[in-house]
Amino acid sequence: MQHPAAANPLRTLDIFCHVYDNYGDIGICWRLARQLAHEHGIAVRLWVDDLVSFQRIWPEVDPSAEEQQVAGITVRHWPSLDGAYTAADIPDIVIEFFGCELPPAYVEAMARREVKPLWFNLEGLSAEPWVEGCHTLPSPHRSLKLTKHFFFPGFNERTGGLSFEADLDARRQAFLHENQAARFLQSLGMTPQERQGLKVSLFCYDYAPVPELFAAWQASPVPITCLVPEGVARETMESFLGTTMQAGAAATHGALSLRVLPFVPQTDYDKLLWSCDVNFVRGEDSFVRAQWAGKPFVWNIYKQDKNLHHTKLNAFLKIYDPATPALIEANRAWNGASQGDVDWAASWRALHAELPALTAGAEQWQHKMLANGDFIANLLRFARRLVVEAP
Ligand code: TRH
Repeated sequence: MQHPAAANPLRTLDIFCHVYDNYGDIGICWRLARQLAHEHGIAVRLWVDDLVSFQRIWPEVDPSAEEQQVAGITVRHWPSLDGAYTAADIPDIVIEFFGCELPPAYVEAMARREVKPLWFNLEGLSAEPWVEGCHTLPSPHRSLKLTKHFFFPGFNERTGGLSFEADLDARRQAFLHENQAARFLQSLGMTPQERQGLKVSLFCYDYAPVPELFAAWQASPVPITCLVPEGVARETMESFLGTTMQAGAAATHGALSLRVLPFVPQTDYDKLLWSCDVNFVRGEDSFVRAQWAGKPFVWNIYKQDKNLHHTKLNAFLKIYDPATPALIEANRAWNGASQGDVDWAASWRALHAELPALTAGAEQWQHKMLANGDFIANLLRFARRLVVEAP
């Protein structure tokens, strides 16, 4: 009798990505797609409904192409390619990201495939304890002979872990030890004098209290250089710059120098995080990449109704080992989750004093997260187990 793994060798895979907002949805899917193809030799098709956002993080993408090859991956514009499907169109694995709904005709074709595809819903990242109970749960289709499994990223071995490329640490170490950071920052327009200051990258939502933080930074006893991508916190940036916010614009007031960066390709954004002393990040993908940068970070969480994001933020701060009272307070204040009034000058002073300890802690945290294994490798291990255990 044929071994079940021979019937489903897991060589082909579709990822469906609906861009709800901004760049995180496609940012995460694109990293996953590249890892699946480049590290696991899987033939990946990425279906995405917003090629314009995709092009912003990966300039090689043609926003007008229905189908294109990018970095060895087939990228399809969905829903312009949403049509009729046969069982032969269906790969070994189907991934829907963040519960985006697959085209009904596609799901019907999945059910017609002789060897059913493995179907996963990849969920969002949260440190809340309920995640562990839902990770890998099956969800049978209400009418078709198909089962979808939930797969959650997370911060411990009872979840799927966080995704990281096999060569990520080696690339970061080489970048730092070969002193590439200075050249990289110079290529972004930073002057040698600006590079002397405390280097901070700033990527946040409009609701973050940037004016208050900027006031604290201007009064800082040490010079600070803030690098901000074009378009982020535009109102505050333009009032500080006294002109339109565009890449290359720069201004200094008090101890704070501000430099506006172009929105860089995703691989360069990683380098930016590695090059700075502190990173202000947001959403999900930059939040995870800040952890892989091994540097202190402050997280601006994606806003949710009924302040659900505060619950999520506090759940993370509870499990983040390096967190000190100053880091916890700064994160809460940055997200409007503080109990009382916030004194940003005092908050920043306290955080600044703790930076050396937070940097050491961030490196340790990184090792702890690496020990949970890579999210994609964990997903494929689970997929193989499902194949072997299939009735
Ligand atoms: O852009 P984000 O706010 O994205 C998301 C989405 O809003 C999504 O709907 C929501 O579910 C999620 O947040 C929580 O933030 P995020 O997740 O950090 O994604 C940003 C992506 O953009 C990330 O892949 C890094 C990339 N990026 C670049 O490639 N170049 C840049 O210059 C910058 C600043 C970011």
